[in-house]
Amino acid sequence: MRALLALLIAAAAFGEAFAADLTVRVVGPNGAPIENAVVTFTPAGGASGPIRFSWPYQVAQHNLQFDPYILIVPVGAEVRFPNLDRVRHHVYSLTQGNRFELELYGRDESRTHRFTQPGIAAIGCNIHDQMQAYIVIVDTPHVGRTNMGGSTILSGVRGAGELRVWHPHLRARGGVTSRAVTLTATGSIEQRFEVQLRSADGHGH
Ligand SMILES: [Cu+2]
Repeated sequence: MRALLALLIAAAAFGEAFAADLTVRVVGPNGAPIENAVVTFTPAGGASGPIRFSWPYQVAQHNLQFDPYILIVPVGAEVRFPNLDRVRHHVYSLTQGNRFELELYGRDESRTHRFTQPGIAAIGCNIHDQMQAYIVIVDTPHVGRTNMGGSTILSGVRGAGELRVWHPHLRARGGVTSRAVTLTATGSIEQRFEVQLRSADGHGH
């Protein structure tokens, strides 16, 4: 039994040694980098163990905007929606699977909502039509958001799985495109996605 355990630990360590830093580059048809795309790698058979991220699970309302524009949280996360404005906001999502409504609340008040379905929640305000944000609810710890150069790095990924790219304006069902990948190399590897957006603006705000 002890020998078996040692073998399992050795196998796990061996596997870890073959993990790679995966750079994903997302570009438009003209090769222009696309910012604010959310990239996930989901191992075949699903990710195991609890998922935690270092950033706050929070979407503030500030200067009549949501901050941040895109928030990534693990499935099951409770997200805070503090109102830092002098006016009242009425936050809602109509996205199937992640519908909710936080009725009018004022300055220095906060509400919370727990997201139980992986996917997207498009967030709006009933009072201020220009307020928009997206919450990306993930069931894998391997996630990143593309920078101004259109790239993000997922570290420590290995094995077979699905690589997905989501962007609020991506021209595809659900705004998602994906491919199956098998990561066998060590060190740095790169995957490139060429996508089309619905509008000319790939930057959000
Ligand atoms: Cu509002």
